[in-house]
Amino acid sequence: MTSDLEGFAPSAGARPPRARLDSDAPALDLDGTWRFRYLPEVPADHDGFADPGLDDSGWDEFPVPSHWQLHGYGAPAYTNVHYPFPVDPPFVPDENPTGEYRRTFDLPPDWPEGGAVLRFDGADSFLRVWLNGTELGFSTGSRLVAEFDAGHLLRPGRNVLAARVHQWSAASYLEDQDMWWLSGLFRGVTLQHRPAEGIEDLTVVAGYDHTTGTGTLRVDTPGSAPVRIDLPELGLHGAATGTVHEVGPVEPWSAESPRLYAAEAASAGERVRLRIGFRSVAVENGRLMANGRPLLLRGVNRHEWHPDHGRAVPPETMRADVLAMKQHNVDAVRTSHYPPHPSFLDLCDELGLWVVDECDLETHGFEAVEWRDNPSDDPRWREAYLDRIRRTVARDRNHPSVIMWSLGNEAGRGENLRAMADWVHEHDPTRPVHYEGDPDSSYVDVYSRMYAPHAEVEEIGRCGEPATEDPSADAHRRGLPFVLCEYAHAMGAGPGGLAEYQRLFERYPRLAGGFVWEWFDHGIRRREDDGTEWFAYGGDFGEVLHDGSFVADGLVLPDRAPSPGLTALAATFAPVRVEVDAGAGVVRAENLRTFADTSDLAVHWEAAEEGVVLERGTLPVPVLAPGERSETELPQVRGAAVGQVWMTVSVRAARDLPWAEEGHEVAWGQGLLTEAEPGPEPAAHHPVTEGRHVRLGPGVFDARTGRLLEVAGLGAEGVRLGVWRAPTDNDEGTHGFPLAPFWRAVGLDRMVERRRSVEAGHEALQLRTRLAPAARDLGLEVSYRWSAAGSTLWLDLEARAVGEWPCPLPRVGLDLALPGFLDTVEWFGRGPGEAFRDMDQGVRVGRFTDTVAGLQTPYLRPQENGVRLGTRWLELRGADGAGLRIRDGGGAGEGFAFTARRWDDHALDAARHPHELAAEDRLHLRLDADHHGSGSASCGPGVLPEHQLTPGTHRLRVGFSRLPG
Ligand code: IPT
Repeated sequence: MTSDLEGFAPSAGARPPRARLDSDAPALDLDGTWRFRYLPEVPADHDGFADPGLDDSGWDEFPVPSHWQLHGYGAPAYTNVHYPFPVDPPFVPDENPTGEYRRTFDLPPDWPEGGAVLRFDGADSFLRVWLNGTELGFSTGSRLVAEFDAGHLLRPGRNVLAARVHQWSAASYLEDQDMWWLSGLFRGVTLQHRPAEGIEDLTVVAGYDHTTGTGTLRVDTPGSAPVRIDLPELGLHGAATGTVHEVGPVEPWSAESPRLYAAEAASAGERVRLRIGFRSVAVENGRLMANGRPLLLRGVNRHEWHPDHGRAVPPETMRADVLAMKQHNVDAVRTSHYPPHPSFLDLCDELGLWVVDECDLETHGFEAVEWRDNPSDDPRWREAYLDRIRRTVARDRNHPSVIMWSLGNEAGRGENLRAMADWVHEHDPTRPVHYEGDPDSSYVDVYSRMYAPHAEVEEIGRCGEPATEDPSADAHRRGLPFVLCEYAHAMGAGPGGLAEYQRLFERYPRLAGGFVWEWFDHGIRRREDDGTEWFAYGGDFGEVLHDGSFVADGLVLPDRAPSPGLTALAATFAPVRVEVDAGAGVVRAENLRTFADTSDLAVHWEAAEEGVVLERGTLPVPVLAPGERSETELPQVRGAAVGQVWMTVSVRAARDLPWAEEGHEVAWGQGLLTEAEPGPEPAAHHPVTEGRHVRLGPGVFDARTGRLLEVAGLGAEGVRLGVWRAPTDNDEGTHGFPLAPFWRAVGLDRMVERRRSVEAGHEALQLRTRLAPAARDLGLEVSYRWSAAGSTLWLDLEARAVGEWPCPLPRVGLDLALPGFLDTVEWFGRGPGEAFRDMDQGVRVGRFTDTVAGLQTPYLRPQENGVRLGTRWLELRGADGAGLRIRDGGGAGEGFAFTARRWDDHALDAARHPHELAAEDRLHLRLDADHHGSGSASCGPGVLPEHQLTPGTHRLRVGFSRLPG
């Protein structure tokens, strides 16, 4: 049976798409509580569901906007690429959950006569609408507006609106985005009066000529009565629409300075408020330009997400997201993979983000069937494709923040995509067209790839990418600027390699930057009976087919806590580069912005000894024009008495900005000023054997095994070399290079140790072992040399890899377990947050304090986390203040890395969710000499060679001493 539901037509009865206008026409907000009935299958059409007289008082009450799966009906399901139904286009399963919605509303007594429009901002995936028992039509395109004429059916007083939404439809084949399948009326519903002689549609083209600094304005109001435009600030009054107005000197709009001008369009029947941003976007000489300057997009991909509401994102959360992006130096967003809620673009206009507005289109699931019957190349789907891009452009074209249209994501190749691009080129020639999925995409204006490794990006930067099939398309592409529409997959711990990408973007003019994948972890909040909260991912709702935690690949956790990766990103995207050159006695600063100077920023300095501030002040760095550099003398600071003195230079908001408070830090740099000479070596102790034990300074050892049993009065267990870490998503490398399977095959998660010798000599206790996995002849020869001086027990650890190693090591360090009462952690090293060696640009040297619980990053799928780098010393204390001090004695570069947890790496590896991790009454501590970087092989390239941990000889020297209470 074919039906509208399984047909190719995208809609029937819907009005032509138009801009969303801020009009003074009366409107009724129809969001709120509706009546709702959930049906597991599509019901018969004649069941009277839409009859105004139907008694729906027994139906459930239900919020609009929302997804029904998040309100107890059906269940969320997550797949990335695969369709969760057979690939049998345009047909969908009989089991097709359907939501029937009804609400009554009263027309206010003063509601004017005339036309009216019912607007649905988003209905997933198939919507049919009735007003007062009469069908208005149907629409598809879940994240696109559908409007229906309703005026002729409105009655004074009570009206009954009914909507039926089906989860699956032919349109579902076009909406295979990597996200939860969630249905229903998930964006707003509005009734808007349409006055006679109103403004039916309105398009603004506000240009900027950077050579003269002047603006042009053209406003078109197709199909409307005469309309006048007022832009008082520029002295434009009552001008005609349809002509280009020279408006004289203007301040251009940019993401850095999002200048908007208030204007009004008025016809005899309607007034519309406009916010106009003058700017130009162009591709010139193979570069992406805005307002005459080359752009480097510091972007992220943004799906809409909220852990309780799914894609029905509350407006205050949207604002918080934009603020968080701005505060982390993000200046661009790709609206993956559909047009966002319209308010999001208002925020981008207001606060300043460059936007690649992506059409609601993805047919990725056809890849699994080798792209057979892909709608992108099937003429029967052509109208649906065109309908989607028309609705995208029509709704969003008046936003200055939107600088590019994207046809969609991962929809393969085909003529329908070309038809979409042609349509855009004809109807909005002011913006370039983007689409990544067709390597020979002769119809787009920028060259785009996802997850290209650094080396390939560099090749592209040099225009040296390999040729594609069609020579003319190949030539066309070589003339285009390059955008990484997705890179640095932020799944779980990571991503590494951001700084290296940024250096390439800065070096090669063809590279216009890109968009990190992605902003959010799409976890769904759940609660255990005892109130424990956790966040679900694919498979947690019993889905038969799912892609697990691949949905949790964001820079912010579902509760919107910034991840360590976001801290690294903020440092990578910093708008000012600061270098503290202690040797030369100067601070170098460079303004990396494209348009704005640094007059909104102030530069502060702070000298700290062992993390304790000695002196601070402001640094007289001059206001820098875009691209300008400066050198400022470092202030004189007294030398170090006890340890290291570091100079931190911090660039901060000089006043309250629209997106940050005064004092918010946008960039920083650090340098080591001085280091105190070490004091005289205290007297050494000698190992003393007493029965079964050997005593050495504050250490007690098993005389037979040479194992440390007690240090500084604290019991120590499992003290030995460790190489395992709970593999990160990037180690697992699902869509990149999978390293963890090698690690498991080699047996790094099940190493055993064989004692080779124990020698209690005059100066040291020396234990030599071999650490190796069952069934393998490779391993590590380990030497533990324990000595003591004064109150400190010293360990010199050396591990030498022997045999044929097929893979890098996860890490090399010392594992030990200490009594559980130790809970406060203070360290002088890098922090405050977690980092890996290839994403350490966001952590600075300082003195930090945390609890053991506070050190953990609760990635949705438990994995290695919480690593603190560059530790010079670490103090672990109990409630009474007593505990253990561990200090670095050299050997591990700029200090050791540590983790401290209530569970070990094996428990962390085995858990599926953080709340499953049972806290032991022990503190599992790791002191690492080195580790393998993070990379972003969960979807993309692995760890760059310079950040891999190649098996070799690794050393660590650490000293343990007692901390009195
Ligand atoms: C690719 C998709 O475009 C994006 O939606 C998302 O799935 C991302 O990568 C991974 O999270 S698909 C990938 C298998 C190349």
